[in-house]
Amino acid sequence: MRLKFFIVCVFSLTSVIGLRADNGSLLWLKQPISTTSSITTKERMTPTLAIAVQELKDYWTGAPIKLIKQKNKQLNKEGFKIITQPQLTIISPSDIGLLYGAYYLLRNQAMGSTIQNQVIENPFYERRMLNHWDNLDRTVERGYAGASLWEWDELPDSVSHRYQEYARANASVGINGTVLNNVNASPEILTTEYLQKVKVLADIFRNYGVQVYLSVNFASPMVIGGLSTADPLDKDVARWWKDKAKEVYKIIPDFGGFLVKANSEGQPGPCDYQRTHAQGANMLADALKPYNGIVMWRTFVYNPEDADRAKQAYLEFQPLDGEFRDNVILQIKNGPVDFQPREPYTPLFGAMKHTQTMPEFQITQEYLGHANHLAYLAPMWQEFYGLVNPASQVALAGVANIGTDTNWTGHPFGQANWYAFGRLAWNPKLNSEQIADEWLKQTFTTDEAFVQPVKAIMLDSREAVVNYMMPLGLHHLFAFGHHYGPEPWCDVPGARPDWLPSYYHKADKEGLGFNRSTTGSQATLQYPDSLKLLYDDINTCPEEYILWFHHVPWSHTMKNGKTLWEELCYKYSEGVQQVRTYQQLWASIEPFIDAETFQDIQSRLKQQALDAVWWRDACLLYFQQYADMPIPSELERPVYCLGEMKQFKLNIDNHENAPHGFK
Ligand code: GCV
Repeated sequence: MRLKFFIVCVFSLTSVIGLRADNGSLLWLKQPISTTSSITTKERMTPTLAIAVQELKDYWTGAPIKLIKQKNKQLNKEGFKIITQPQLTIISPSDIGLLYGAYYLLRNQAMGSTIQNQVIENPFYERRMLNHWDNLDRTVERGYAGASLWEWDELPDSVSHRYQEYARANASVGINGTVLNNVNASPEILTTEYLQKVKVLADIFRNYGVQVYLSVNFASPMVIGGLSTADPLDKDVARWWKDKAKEVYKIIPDFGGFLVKANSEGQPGPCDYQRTHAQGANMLADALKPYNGIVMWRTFVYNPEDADRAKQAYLEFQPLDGEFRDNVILQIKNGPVDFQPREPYTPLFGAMKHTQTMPEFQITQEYLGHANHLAYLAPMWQEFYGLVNPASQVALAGVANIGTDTNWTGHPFGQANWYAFGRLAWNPKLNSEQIADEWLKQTFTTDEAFVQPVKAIMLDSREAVVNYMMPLGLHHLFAFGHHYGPEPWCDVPGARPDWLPSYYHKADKEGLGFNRSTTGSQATLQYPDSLKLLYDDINTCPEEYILWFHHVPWSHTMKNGKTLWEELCYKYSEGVQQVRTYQQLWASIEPFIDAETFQDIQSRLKQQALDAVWWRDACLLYFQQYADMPIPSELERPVYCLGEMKQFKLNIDNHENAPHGFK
């Protein structure tokens, strides 16, 4: 309804002709240069303060500004205060706080807002970091925006201008850390040769308050250290890590720490030596401790022998609560399976009373249409915060969606997810609408006739993806390997069962969905009492999770009176309809945006619409074999047939053209 209203409004506007082409490289930082501003500070000039002053000199058009470095009871280390009387002044105990204050003012200016009285801002999380899944050969695992930004072969001698631009963009939204390399880590990253390259990046990023971290391979002492074991209780192994930490800090004195994926998807780890995750993490933590370094230890573990993958992180880590050093943080994916369009939260959050934890979100859209689909992810992250209290968390990680593409993220709206991640890491209480509003106004125009309808698309978009891909708690229906298109029928001989869709959807003649209730895998027991009861009963389980927690009979009556089968048909159809509406709406905002960007997004929406139909038809026709009921007559008929779709094999190297096989 809301979306349709906007279509009418926008059509009534007069068009603006000939907007300049915008290649997206400036992200949300596109203010016109100003030469009029008076920016003063009496503080000792540091590189970070110099950047703050220069940013304001270049772009601020308002009243003169003073910057003062001063402790203040209301401010933490990176916080800032802005007062307007007697003079506009940014106050912070640190240089980086002053820079954040400068970006705050510039954001406000770009949005056309003014500051009433004063502003006090403190970042919620101490560590707000991107995780790059970038390999040393510059491929990016689950990356859809070109190659890795890090030009390892050219470093340390040649330095890309994009390193500084990257750091600036991060600082402008408060991101203060980056893990440069893939969690499926090459041991080579810890060689002296690579550390010298990392140093160059760290030197650039430091001025923008961005600390560098590395993913490490647990078997590094064997692969690059020549030891015969990586057993964390072996003295030589512990010594090797201590020496390596010493070397790292000699080269990069403010190095942040290690991120570790251990005993997961074939990666080495302490369990290879019958040691626990705590023993492995603590050994690394001890090596980093003298330098204030931390270990972020991932809890993403699962193995095919167990009956329910969703339970495994909890089963493995909860009994270890209290055993981790105080410089270890458990990094936990938001959902218990793997970054699906919708998952309930991982029950480890809240269950680790004596261990530091941090959520891991995925900004790159591995399971949400790669760089082809418009999916604004802030509502998904906000949904997580609706159930999980961030109070006990110390950090937040987001798997980056950035690459060498001129516009950084492939889909121009992918930038909004990078932006939103930073803003939520700064303040998880910010709402999705406000963040979308900020991003749109800074990136495109403050004209409400553009902002309002496009914001409505953004806010609706994640739910649309859920609807056309995996509504009602369905998950992991993806084709083997690429995680783009649907293959609920997928069966690869010899493949791990937990990598196949039938493990998750469990479709049969009786019904659909994974019974994780007390009569099934009992995953519901891992949640706190109130949620346990809610999720466990098919009649109280929120319907957006019903097929996650229950094997639901096809004729089960849903809250709106429809049967499960009918509701499934309606949800898939709604998803397709939502994207069609975005296409229509997008056509109507043409006057407000340059032609190249307009057409780029238009063609991606077309692709998204084709994909949505692909998903709907594949899933409904496949499940219909079990449900044995007709698609309600008032709904659009499938345009493909199941056999046709089973034949189609997506060429992942050219996946932009994925569903063209169905055109
Ligand atoms: C980096 C999923 C992805 C993998 C990723 C893994 C992880 O399984 O498909 O590409 O590996 O998660 O988070 O470690």
